[in-house]
This record gives sequence, structure tokens and C-alpha cells, in this order.
Amino acid sequence: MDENTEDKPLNREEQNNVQENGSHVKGEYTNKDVTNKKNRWKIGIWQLVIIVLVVVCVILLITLISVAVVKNKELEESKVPTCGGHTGVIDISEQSEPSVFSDLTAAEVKGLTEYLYNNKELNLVRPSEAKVNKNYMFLAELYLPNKKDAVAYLDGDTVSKPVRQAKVVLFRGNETEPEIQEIVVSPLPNPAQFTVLREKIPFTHRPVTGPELGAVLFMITAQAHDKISDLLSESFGGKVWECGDRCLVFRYITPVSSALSGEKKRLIWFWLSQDAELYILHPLDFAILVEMDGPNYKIVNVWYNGHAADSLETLKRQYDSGTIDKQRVPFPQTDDTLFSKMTRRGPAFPESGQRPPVQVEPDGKRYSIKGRQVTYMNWRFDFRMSTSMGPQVYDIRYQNKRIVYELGLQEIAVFYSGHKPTMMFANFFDSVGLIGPQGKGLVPGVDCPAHATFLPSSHLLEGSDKLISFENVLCVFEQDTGMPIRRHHSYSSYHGIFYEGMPGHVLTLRTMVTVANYDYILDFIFYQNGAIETKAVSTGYILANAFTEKEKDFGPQVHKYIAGNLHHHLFSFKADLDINGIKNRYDTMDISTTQVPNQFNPDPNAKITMAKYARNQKAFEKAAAYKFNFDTPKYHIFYNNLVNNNYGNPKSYRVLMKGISKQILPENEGNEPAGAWSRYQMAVTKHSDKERTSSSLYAIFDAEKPVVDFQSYIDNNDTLTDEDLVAWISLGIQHIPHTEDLPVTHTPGMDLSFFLLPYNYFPEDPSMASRDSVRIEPKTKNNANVGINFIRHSKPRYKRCLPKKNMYQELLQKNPGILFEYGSGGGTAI
Ligand SMILES: *[C@@H]1O[C@H](CO)[C@@H](O)[C@H](O)[C@H]1NC(C)=O
Ligand SMILES: *[C@@H]1O[C@H](CO)[C@@H](O)[C@H](O)[C@H]1NC(C)=O
Ligand SMILES: [Cu+2]
Repeated sequence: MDENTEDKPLNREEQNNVQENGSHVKGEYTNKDVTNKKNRWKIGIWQLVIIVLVVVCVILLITLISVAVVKNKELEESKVPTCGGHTGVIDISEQSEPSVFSDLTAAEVKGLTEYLYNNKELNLVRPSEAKVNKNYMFLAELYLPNKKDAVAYLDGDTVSKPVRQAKVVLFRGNETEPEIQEIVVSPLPNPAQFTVLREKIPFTHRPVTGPELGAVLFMITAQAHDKISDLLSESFGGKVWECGDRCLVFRYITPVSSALSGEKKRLIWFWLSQDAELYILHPLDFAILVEMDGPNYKIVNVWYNGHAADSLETLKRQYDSGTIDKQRVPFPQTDDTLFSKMTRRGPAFPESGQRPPVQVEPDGKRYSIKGRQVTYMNWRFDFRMSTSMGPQVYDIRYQNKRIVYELGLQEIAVFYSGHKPTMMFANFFDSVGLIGPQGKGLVPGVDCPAHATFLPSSHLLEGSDKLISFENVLCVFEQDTGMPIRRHHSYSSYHGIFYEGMPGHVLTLRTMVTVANYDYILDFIFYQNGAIETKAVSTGYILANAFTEKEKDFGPQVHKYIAGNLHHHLFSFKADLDINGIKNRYDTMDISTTQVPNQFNPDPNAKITMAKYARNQKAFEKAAAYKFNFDTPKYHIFYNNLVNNNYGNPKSYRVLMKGISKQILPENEGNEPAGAWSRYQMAVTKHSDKERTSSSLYAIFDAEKPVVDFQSYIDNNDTLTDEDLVAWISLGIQHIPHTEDLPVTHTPGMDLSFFLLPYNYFPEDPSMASRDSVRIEPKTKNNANVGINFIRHSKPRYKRCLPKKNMYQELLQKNPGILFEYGSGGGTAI
């Protein structure tokens, strides 16, 4: 890292001069006024000659050096050491002894699958024989031990580690009453038993699976080809088969739950789109509703140009006889300027083509990773990527004291509106598609800084009896946010002159999941002051809709043939807080107004109105389901009633939500019950090992009677006083698309987050101990004229160093599988 040190007060040279534990620096910026005005110039001829000669020599020398420098630039560079030094230990390999929170290991999966396929009672077929009418495993993932057992072990109260368990989702199509069953198998890696977690989950609620999707797509494509090929090519400029570069493709997008269809059936709308990059912005006003209860899939409705028909034959008859309006959407010209393509276009900037800034870690990593446990400054936590729910963080400690037992994503939902059935029924609960495996291929230098540590993640899914590992699923990095964590500038002697500030260096655990069109960035950010931020950001393609006049109430036209329909993004998170132990209370600090006499006003009746606050403990669950109200501002505080600070206030953590959104749909109507968590911006419940998640992968189909009935967590009205408390936090944002959502939605303004903030938890800001802070003060109190002290506390290893080279491109050339599906498909069997 070679910085220009001339005009920056806080440069590397300076930093290098700082001695350990912050002794002061004699800077170059000390006034060095050494003009000796009494000296007179007395220059003789010989002296002049010598000066000229010296100057000439110096110039020659400089020229020689410059030439040498340019010629040996690479050689010179190699002499500058690579940044690093007292680096944290990064060991992301699978640990021989998996921790309580680790995802299933390859050895455990081996034991698990042997057990499953040899168990006569379960009567499962192997993945290669899996069909809808067979009994087979859909997925298996870690099932956490009961919290009591986990905590006893983590806190050293018991030596025995809780047994490792897997939750296995079974599709039982080979039964007289087909059903979905969830079992827990233990102990891993050598299972001996299973218990039934849930059974008789309606078979129609199962996520659409690969083989089933393939079969349905084949059926509708073949029928469309046979029956309405002319209609399609006249209307949309392409064909479904034998289509060359003008293909029309059906996409599985909109399931219709029984709550909306009024039928206990498995119904899904397949949309037709033109296959240009990206098809999602080339939807056509054509869709087919398929009944997928199989094995014989059936077309039950067809939608064309605002008109519904009961079959392809009916539609063809009406089209040919001219009883319905015809439409024309020409096939797009697919070059790099196509509006739906993400390629760079337009007058290029910056004009001179400089590269953007990068960050470096001059002295190496300041965090360590062992397996799936991260240590950073005073922080320590474990994490995993759940197959169904996505990223999860566990046992988050600051100064070795647990603050959070579990912090994780539960569900991503998007509720669309529209005139067409494809939009009208589009109420997505993304865990139906399994959130975990949709995260892969983070790109260093864009998705996460190049210096981040990238971690793979593995899943056991249908179609395989081995764990499939995906690369670059999560990244961990420390970065400068560019926002100081604190500062004060006292610049006048009236106030007393000094400056002190601390740059905002944070550790982020990140993943991104791509759920069809949308990309979600999910961050857990650890601040040096004891704060944790959990963040969800949307980017990626909007789900476009063919534009028609009738769509106007629901979505603005954003391009010639498409509307961007109104939709509501919602995210559900779980935060199981343990503040100074498991037994906690939840208070709101309610701010209201109060009126008091104003004795300093000559009017004896004068009054002044101010705000005041009062603590209200929420003693039971029904009182702790929070709906935001502007008229009643409040803080949300979690604490252990027995642990107070010196002033008698409980040492607490506060939940601060930045990105809440009201679910405006009426409760208990349509698909709303499946997202009952979104009724509340936060709901606090008593921890129960039976109330583990706010949603399930059946939510998209199960609204009539949700498999995970979140409202019941509240309705049993458990007491919350000195209990183990869980906060269920909902974030959301309404999105009315606009032209700048093309080609893809940008992240600014789309970030939603909540903070867990220390609140009287520490005696003062714990980041006061951080070596990252900078103090600048005069050597003599309040007198800047006599010299300045720069006080820094870091211990640089090298004066200058070069950042480590980003080797991603080379790696990708050798192994495209780290980014794209190739060969046998996504991931590597391990
Ligand atoms: C289960 O599968 C077996 C073997 O394929 C078949 O004979 C049997 O009829 C099936 N039972 C049901 C209830 O589907
Ligand atoms: C919840 O339980 C508390 C304490 O037992 C009780 O006072 C309250 O009325 C209950 N709330 C509802 C809505 O049932
Ligand atoms: Cu959106």
C-alpha cells in the first residue's frame, strides 16, 4: 500500500512512528520555523560554481533513479511486502467434531442416509427412484437440540454435548393417503432412532420438485406446440419448440393456494415469456393454469390477452373465429442494448476509466474463523446456512457473555397485486423454494470485498444421497464503512481544543440468495460498540407483468410491453435474546406528554407541555405483540431484572427497527394467515422448543390452516416475566416499480434493518478500548501554535505493503463451478 503522504495529516509514516500504547509522535507538522533572518547571503564565485555542479549532479542522479525505477517497476514492487502480519487464524475446514450449531457434515449425512434407506418402517426409495407416487426424502438438515441442553453444554454446566440430530422431510406418495411427514433422526453420525415431528401435512402442500416440474413443463409445452402454435407465433413472434433464437418459454411462477382457489387442489399458473435476457422482463399476457395433483397433470384454465378460456382448444376456436381480441408483441431484438439486459451502455463514466477504491487489511485479518465460529474483537459467534430458512447466527457473545442465542432469517415473502391471475394470486413465501441452496457464487470484489473470507455451504436435497456443497455461499469480512463510529471536534479554545474520532470498522457476515428474479442481500453486522445490525436488502429483477390498461391500478408501465406491479416485500427474523442469562423481561419505555405549571412565566396559569417516559413491563404474550403507532413512541428493552447497573437501571439490550412496514391486508383472509408474523412489527413470545420458526416451507400453499401457526404462539398468552424471551421481528417495504428499476432494482433505499443495541448494558461505550481511535491535541493545552500530538494505538507491521492479489478470475477459469452450474449441475457431492 503506497500512499502519498504529503498532504494528509494522518498518514502511514505518522502511524509508523507511533509507539506502542499510544505515546506521542513528533510529527512533520510541528511548526518548524527556523528562518534565521540575521543571515546575509554572501556568495562568492567558487561557491556559485559548486552549487551549480551539485544541482547538475542531483538532476543526473534523479534522472538515473527514475529510469531505473520505471525499468524495474515490477522488481521494485516485489520488494514491497504483501500486507499481512499478526493475522487471525482462518480455518474454514470441516471440524472433526462438529459444534452444536454446525450444519450436517459429510460423515453425518453418510450415516443418516444409510439409516434412512435401510429402515423398513420408513420404507423409502433411493433418490434415483424418487417419483411423486413413491416415498422419498425431500431434504434433511440440522435439527438443533432443545435449548436447555445446548445452553447447559455451552456454559459448561454439563460436559456431555447434546446429540446431533437431523430433521428429515419425507414425501410419502406411496400411501393410500399420501402425506408429508417430518421426522427427527438421532444420534448422528450413527442414528439409532427417529421420532415423528409432524405428520399428515397435506400432500398438496409440498414444494414443487424437479421431476414434477420437468413433467408438467413438458406436458404444457407439447400441448401448446400441438394446439396453438400459430396463435403463439402470430401474437408473440416465437415458438415453444423448434424455436431457434426466438423461443417462448413457460415458467413456473404462481401457485394458487386453496385459500384463494376454494379447492383442495395443487394449482399453479405457468407464465409464458419470450426467452431474451432476462425473460422475467419479457412476460406475455399468456398463462396456463395446471392442476398438479398428478400423476396426470391437467390444464384447467388458459389466459390470453385479458381473456380466460377453459382449454387450449376453446382458446384456439375463439382466436380463429375472431371472437377475442388478438395481440402482437414482437420478439425483442436481442443485442447488448436490449433494455432488459444488464450489460454496460450509455456514455461511459468515469471518462478516464480509473479503477474504483479498494480496501486492504495492511496488518492481516483482525478476526479468526474456526469451522463456523468467528471471533472478532470482543465478539464471538457461530453461524450456519439452514437449507429451508437461510442464514442463522448462534450464541453471539460480547466479552464472552451471551447476548443472543439465535438470530436468523425465517422467511422472505412478497405479496403482489394485479389484474391478471398470475399477479393476483402471487403471494410468495420463498422458503417453498428452500432459501439456503439459492445462495451461492458470491463474487469477490463486488458481492463482498476481495479481501473477505468466502465459505462454502452444503445441503442434502432430493435427488442425491450425498451432501452437495456450493462455493462462496457466505462471506466474512471486516471493512471500513466510511462512517465514523463516533467523533468530536472541539476546535476553539473557548471549548478546549482537541479532536477525537474512531473510524467505523465492522465485521460483516453476509450471504445473498437469488430467488428466481429477486436477489436478497442478508447481512449480520458486528460493531465494536456492542451493537449488532441485521439487514435485508433487495436487488435483482422486478417480476414484470405484461402491460395492459386494466393493470393501471396495480402497476405503472415501465417499458413498452410491461408493467411493474405493486408488491410488498416482507422479511421475518427471529432474535432469541439472552441478556445476562436466560430469564429476561421485555419492557417498553413509552413516551407521552405531561403538562406542568411554568412558575417562571408571570402568568400564574402558565403551563408547559413536555415529553416524559414511563416503563411498562409486558407481562404476557398478548400484550407483547407490537404494532407500530406514531402516536405512542417507545423503546423496546430486554433485560434480566436481577442485574442492574450502578444506578439501579437494568443492564439491557434494545431492539431498534429501521424498516418496518404495515401488513395492510385484512387478517385471516386469503393468504394472509400464512404470514401471520407480518401482522406485528415485533412479537415477543416465551421460548419453546415447539415454537422454533415463524414460517415453514409449506406456507405458500397452507394459508387455510398454516402448518406453522404463528398466531398460536401469541394466543396461548404465556407469561413473559423472567422467562426465556424470543423476539420475532418483521421488516418490509412496499415497492411500486419505476423505470429505474430497469434493468434491475438498485440497492439504495431498499435496505431494511434492525439493531440490537446495548442499553445501560456497559458502564460506558465499550469501543473506548478500541485501538482504532485517533486523538489529535496540541502539545500544550489549548495552544495549537506549539505543536500537535497525533495519538494512534495500532501497531503497523510494515510501513508500506501491497494488498493481496485478487485471484478470483484465475480460480474461476479453472473451476467455473464456483459461479455457475456446469457439468453435472450445481454444487459438488462431498
Ligand atoms: C406402493 O408401492 C408399491 C410398489 O411400487 C405398490 O405396489 C403399491 O400399490 C403402492 N401403494 C400405494 C398405496 O400407493
Ligand atoms: C393474558 O394473560 C394475562 C395474565 O394471566 C391476563 O391478565 C390477560 O387478560 C390475558 N390476555 C388475554 C387477551 O387473554
Ligand atoms: Cu420489489
